[in-house]
Amino acid sequence: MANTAGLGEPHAAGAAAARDGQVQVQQGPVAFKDAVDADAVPARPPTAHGDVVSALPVRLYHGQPMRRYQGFWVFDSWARGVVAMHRGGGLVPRAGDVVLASLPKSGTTWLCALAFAAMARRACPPASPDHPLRRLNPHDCVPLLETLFTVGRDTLLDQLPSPRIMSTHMPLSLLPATVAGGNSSTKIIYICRDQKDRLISTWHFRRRNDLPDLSLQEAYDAVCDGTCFAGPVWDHILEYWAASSADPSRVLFLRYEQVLRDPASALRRLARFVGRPFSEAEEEGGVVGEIVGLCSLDSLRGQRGNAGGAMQATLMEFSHESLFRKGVAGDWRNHLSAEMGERLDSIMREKLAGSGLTL
Ligand code: PAP
Repeated sequence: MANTAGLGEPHAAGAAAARDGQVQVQQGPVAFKDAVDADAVPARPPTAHGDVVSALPVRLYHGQPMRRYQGFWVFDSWARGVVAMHRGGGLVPRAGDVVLASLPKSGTTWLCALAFAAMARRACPPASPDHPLRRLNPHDCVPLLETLFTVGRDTLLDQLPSPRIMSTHMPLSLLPATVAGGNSSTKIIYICRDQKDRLISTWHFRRRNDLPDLSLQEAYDAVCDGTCFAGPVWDHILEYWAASSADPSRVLFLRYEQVLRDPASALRRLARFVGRPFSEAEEEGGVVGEIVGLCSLDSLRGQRGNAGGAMQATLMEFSHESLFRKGVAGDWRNHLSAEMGERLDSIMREKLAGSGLTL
């Protein structure tokens, strides 16, 4: 996550705020990779909480140990970072903070791109040839909180100028209370996806990145029995759903399938939610369409920032290219039997019963 030479100058306003160490609301968010020099901060994985982690239940997820912390499964290699993030008070909220939350493979990359482009549009118009999303992967614009805590680089968040956009795959209850609590000023945008498609997307992603092979049956079983990464998935979804139902001005609940059907409407909702609705002049000027176009799957896949390279996720490395596959609803039918689909649907129906949410 270094501010690599050749990627352009750091955003001027953001760089000034970072230099002065001031907390002030800028015109728009600054891409994380432009704002901070991660390589200048030595990785210092947390040494605390070892006793907490070693006492947690453990299971192997195809060769990778996973721990269950507060009811949710996380990679053993991330567990200290997750505990540090949850308990440590290392994330000091600021006015204007936005956190993008999701289970992996729910449309996170797309949401990062849409939220960044919408919030940054005054400083970085979507048509600009040097727009950060043309030269950086969306995950380089929006840092994943738990990986920063896992490598002990969470202090970089202090260098990120306001307004900050951050992302997480953790459930709401594992975010620091200052972020997750009902009185927090942090705005949270959650994106949820059909679990059958999310499962297939995860399975492909692991294969594309040569992660320890996981048969489709094993991957399916782990989602169904609640032991996949960040699962049980129903509890993950329900926590954000309940918070959104309780206070829709604090937690926006999006559905991947709805965004696919009508990205412009989802983008308008998102912009209103973060307090930056599109003006009439912007609507007439086609800014909504420009952002939707910039953030589309084909556009992002073709941008120079995504042509090669990989994102570092602590002990794992994921190719940028592997984040962009089909981007459709219903691909599960090409991989799962109708019976497998129905079984997972019925588990989800049962777990979500009474919540008012149907997937
Ligand atoms: P992450 O959790 O590792 O960040 P995430 O972006 O949530 O991954 O999921 C990747 C999925 O989103 C892929 O779905 P698929 O495997 O079913 O195809 C990917 O294709 C899809 N995706 C990525 N970018 C976009 C986009 N701009 N529009 C629509 N779908 C997208």
